Formats: sequence, C-alpha cells, structure tokens
Amino acid sequence: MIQPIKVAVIMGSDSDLDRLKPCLDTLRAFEVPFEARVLSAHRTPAELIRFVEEAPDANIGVFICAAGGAAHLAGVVAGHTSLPVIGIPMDNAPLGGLDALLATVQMPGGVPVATFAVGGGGPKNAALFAVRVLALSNPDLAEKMVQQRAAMATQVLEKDQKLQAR
Ligand code: RP5
Repeated sequence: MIQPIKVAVIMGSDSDLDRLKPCLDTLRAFEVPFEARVLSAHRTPAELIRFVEEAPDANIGVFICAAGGAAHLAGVVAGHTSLPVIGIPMDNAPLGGLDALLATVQMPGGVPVATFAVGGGGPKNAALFAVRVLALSNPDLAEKMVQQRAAMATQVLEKDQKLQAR
C-alpha cells in the first residue's frame, strides 16, 4: 500500500507550539499526516540534521520550520535537504519577530526557504502552502483545496450580505 506523504513540522522550542496551532489545525483539517518535533538548529544540531537526513525514508515530503529570534532553523534544514522547506518566523523574542523574519527570509542564493508572515495568517498559510505542494501529486487533496477556497469565498460573501442588510 502506498503511504501518504507526510509534512514535518519542526519548531525550535516548545514555546513556539501555541503560535503553531493554526498550522497544525490546518494540516488536520486537510487530513494531511504530519510529524511535529521540537528540534533546534542551535541546541540540538546533531539530532536536527539526523532527522532531516532520515526524512525521505520516513516518507516526509515537505518541511515546515518555525523559530524565533536568531531563527536559523529553516535555513539549516534547507541546507541539508532537497525537499521544499517552509519557514515561519516566530514573534516570541524581544524584537517582536523582525529578527526571526530577516534570519529566515534572507537566504543565500541556491538554498530556498519559502518564508511566511510573522503572526497573523503566517502559520496557517504555511500549512496551506504545504498542502498545495502535496496536492500536485494528490488529486483528492487538490479537490479539498478547491472546496476550501470556495467555502472561504462563501463566508466572505455572507458577511458582505449581512453588512449590506444592516
Ligand atoms: C528559538 O528561540 C525558538 O524557536 C524560540 O522561538 C525562541 C525561544 O526559545 P525558548 O528560550 O523559549 O526555548 O530557538
């Protein structure tokens, strides 16, 4: 039996977990299997690299990496894999996330990290982007994505009608 491709969600600390809830909830909503791990580019470098190198054997197809402060997690992962890497800068450090945004997004040419917004829709959009990557080879997932977009549009139009009826 063909195993579904998984998403690896790596966070630099368990203090990132609450902010990642919209990301994990979105993956659950699409019934995308994922593995969530706390692994740090700085505190557990050897374990992180081992996990990244073993990922293809674990049927992992996409990485989502969330870190704050000196957020090197996504970049280090991207340097050790050819799989797509998505970065989410966390805003739980004293500089409010700008530090993490710059550390995540300013990658050298040749080592891409698809970087999403600090706070707001960032964690959710990171998950939706991972779903879109997997949907390229999964027609069921592609159909769910179409349905999700239609449902979102319906919700907005309902709100518009309510506003006009006031
Ligand atoms: C980063 O440092 C983590 O991703 C986290 O966002 C931040 C603070 O970590 P803790 O000191 O709360 O463990 O590596």
